[in-house]
Amino acid sequence: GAARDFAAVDLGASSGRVMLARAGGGELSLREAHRFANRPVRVLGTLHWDVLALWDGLLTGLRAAGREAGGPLAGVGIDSWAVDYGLLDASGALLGNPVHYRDGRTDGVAAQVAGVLPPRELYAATGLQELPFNTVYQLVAARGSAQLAAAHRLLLIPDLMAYWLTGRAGTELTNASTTQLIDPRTRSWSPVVAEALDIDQGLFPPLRLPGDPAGELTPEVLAETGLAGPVPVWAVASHDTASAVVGVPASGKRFAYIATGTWSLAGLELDAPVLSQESRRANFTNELGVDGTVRYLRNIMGLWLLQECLREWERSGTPYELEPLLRDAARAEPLRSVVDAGDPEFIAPGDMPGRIARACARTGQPEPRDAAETVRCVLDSLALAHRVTVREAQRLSGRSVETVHVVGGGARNELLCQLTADACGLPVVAGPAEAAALGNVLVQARAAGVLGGGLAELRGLLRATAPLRHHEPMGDAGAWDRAAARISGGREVGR
Ligand code: ADP
Ligand code: LRH
Repeated sequence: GAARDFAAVDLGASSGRVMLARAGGGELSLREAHRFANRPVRVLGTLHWDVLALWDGLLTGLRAAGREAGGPLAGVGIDSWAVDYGLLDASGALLGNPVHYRDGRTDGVAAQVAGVLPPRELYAATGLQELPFNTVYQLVAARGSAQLAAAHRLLLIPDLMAYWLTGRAGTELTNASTTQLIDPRTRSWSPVVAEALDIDQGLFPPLRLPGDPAGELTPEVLAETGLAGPVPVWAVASHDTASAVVGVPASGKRFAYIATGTWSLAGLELDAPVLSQESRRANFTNELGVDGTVRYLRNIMGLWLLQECLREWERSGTPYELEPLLRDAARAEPLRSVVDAGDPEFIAPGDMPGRIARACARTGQPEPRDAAETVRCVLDSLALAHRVTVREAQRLSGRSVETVHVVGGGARNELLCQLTADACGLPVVAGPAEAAALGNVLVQARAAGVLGGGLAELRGLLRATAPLRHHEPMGDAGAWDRAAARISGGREVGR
């Protein structure tokens, strides 16, 4: 159909943005209406998301998008980071500020749960990798709290925002698949985990799929944003990584993707989950994607390592600008030392340069001597984890790949993309950096009838419109294996 305007709200762990997109009639374009920082806040020992600041940024963004759009908005869609949630009381009011997945309340909970529900059974039922902050572990950690006792409803972050926009509650499937309460074969709630761990699954409103209508902006929101109604809200792939995978400009099936922002999510798009014991031991996850797909991937620490170094250097009075630092890192000695970028030891915030140096020392490698060497260590380590993960995903799934697509903010980092190509020994296609927002818009535009077809057609439109950069693999692939051996200690790197 003829081109229409859509607003894509993409809430990342480091920033939120509202993008104004025009889609249809062979066109797909995106511009930033508003971007705002997403800063976690610690109070009384607990790390929270500042969810009202995010809501305020969302409204400001919709107002800006409405002003810049050529006509009325044909839709709004929301995606965000996974696993976290807000609790509502019986009147629909938010009970407390949502807790950040990096908060320490889940320390030790996975081990405690393993005593009740063996990891084999948990994986057979849900296919989810063990991350300490999976929603199930958060709910076990919150058990017995006054807040959970008072809760009438649980809404994942994008569903909470959609509820505030529309007054209607639902649980979008791609993000629900990160809770560890969904069976990836039936693509619906699994009774196994909720029963074994005595979790009240009734807290979740009914499932909705990407492309389902999710209501309309309320009169209050229309007044607040100056938008002309009615404006439909569409369920999109509300897990940001699921939207980013829609936004991968691949053709055919023989590709791996790496969505690199705060996290690096590296893996494959499959038609069915891989639930083998080998897959469980390698800690691969089977998250759900649009149109019946499975996102078979592993979490790698990602640019969080770099963000936290920058934050620490700033805090200690020696701030650095990102771009010159990356130029210096490009000139630093390659693979001087590496750390395991899949190690959960890096999840919590705080003194990242120090923790990286100690990890190098522990594995008998030289400590980085300055900021540029620290950044080089981070990028080499990420590229190494990308290599190991892309290889493992192919081996465990039986799908082989010819190309690696790097999308997300890290696609802007040319050094990281080139190192990833070198490490994987495969060509890397870098971009789009705003893959999540683009995936969000593509699903909306299809739901609104402006675009048609399956993932292949949607991605064809991306390839025709998105500026992409190509990196050919260079250098000695053996160097990456030797670097991996320094940190593996008999264990797999990247998990
Ligand atoms: P999230 O969605 O998790 O908040 P993004 O996908 O926005 O993360 O990615 C943010 C990261 O992208 C930053 O931490 C930074 O490392 C990287 N990045 C953003 N812009 C640039 C740039 N111009 N050059 C290099 N890296 C960049
Ligand atoms: C990336 C992401 C990732 C999850 C993590 C909590 O933003 O959604 O896919 O594992 O945040």
